[in-house]
Amino acid sequence: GTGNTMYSGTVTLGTTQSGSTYNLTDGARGNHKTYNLNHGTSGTGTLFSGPDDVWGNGSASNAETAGADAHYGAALTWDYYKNVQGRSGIRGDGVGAYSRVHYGNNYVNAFWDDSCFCMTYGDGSGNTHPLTAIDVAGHEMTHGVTSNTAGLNYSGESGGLNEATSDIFGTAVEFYANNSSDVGDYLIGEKININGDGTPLRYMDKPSKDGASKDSWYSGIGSVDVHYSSGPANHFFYLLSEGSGTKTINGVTYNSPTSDGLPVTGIGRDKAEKIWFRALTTKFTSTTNYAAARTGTLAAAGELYGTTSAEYTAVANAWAGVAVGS
Ligand code: ASN
Ligand code: ZN
Ligand code: CA
Repeated sequence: GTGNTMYSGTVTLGTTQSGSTYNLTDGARGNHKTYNLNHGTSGTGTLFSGPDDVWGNGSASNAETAGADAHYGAALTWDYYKNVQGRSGIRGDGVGAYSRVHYGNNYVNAFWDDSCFCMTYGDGSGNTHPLTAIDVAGHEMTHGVTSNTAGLNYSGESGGLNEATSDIFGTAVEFYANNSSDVGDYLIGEKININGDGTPLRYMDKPSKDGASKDSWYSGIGSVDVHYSSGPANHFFYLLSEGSGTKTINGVTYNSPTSDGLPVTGIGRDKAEKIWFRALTTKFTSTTNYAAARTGTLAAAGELYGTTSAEYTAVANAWAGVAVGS
């Protein structure tokens, strides 16, 4: 089918034909389905279906538009994990989840829920800017991947690492999409205008730009809200991918400092993603803290690239750049 999305332009959607109607069931991706809650807050509402295979018109006032964005974001997240990380679905068992859009009224959030194995999106303030952008979809569904792998507890330092894992792979999915309307960047939530002034929710190059996130580790970081204690790990991922200092990517200029003032040379986002994914799925546990994340990512880099590799050294240097040392 064809989706006329709010944030990603015109896209191809995986749909299913049933008699003379079509519905948002993606047969190529574990039968992932997208439902319309129509402003309710429980159950599944109704599966998006209709007489043609065209979904939405690019405007939030058309109920199908958020459905098209959500269905597209789920497909991209599926494709990223399958094609890049070799993981088939959120649980790794080939089974699709489902998405629900139009949750409540003026609901300014989106969330993954392990108990329904489902993804839910609000419509934002004024019901005019649904939280269905690519990085948000990838962020939220990655909470499902984390639950089914490391199981990082959602508080203290492990909670910050849980949140950072969602920001890292939300960003990875956004770059993977290679979508000309919602381009890849190291910003989180730049399309959903949650602050009302066009600024993103979070910045990976220098997390403190949001006014609350931490750029570097310190001994009290475990008592900070997990969406801000994620800062050092997001910053680590940026440094490892792109290196310190100033760099412009897809029209966005970043300026990433290091806590020790020493430069870090990046190894590219693809390798940084592979290292984080391997650490998440084979090294991290529910109680992994920042020191253990350093150990785990070094072990992952050693297995992937060797302990004498530039990649291994870059992992150590990037952690030093956010004040996580040996
Ligand atoms: N959107 C939020 C998040 O992913 C929902 C939550 O508080 N868990 O962090
Ligand atoms: Zn989150
Ligand atoms: Ca982004």
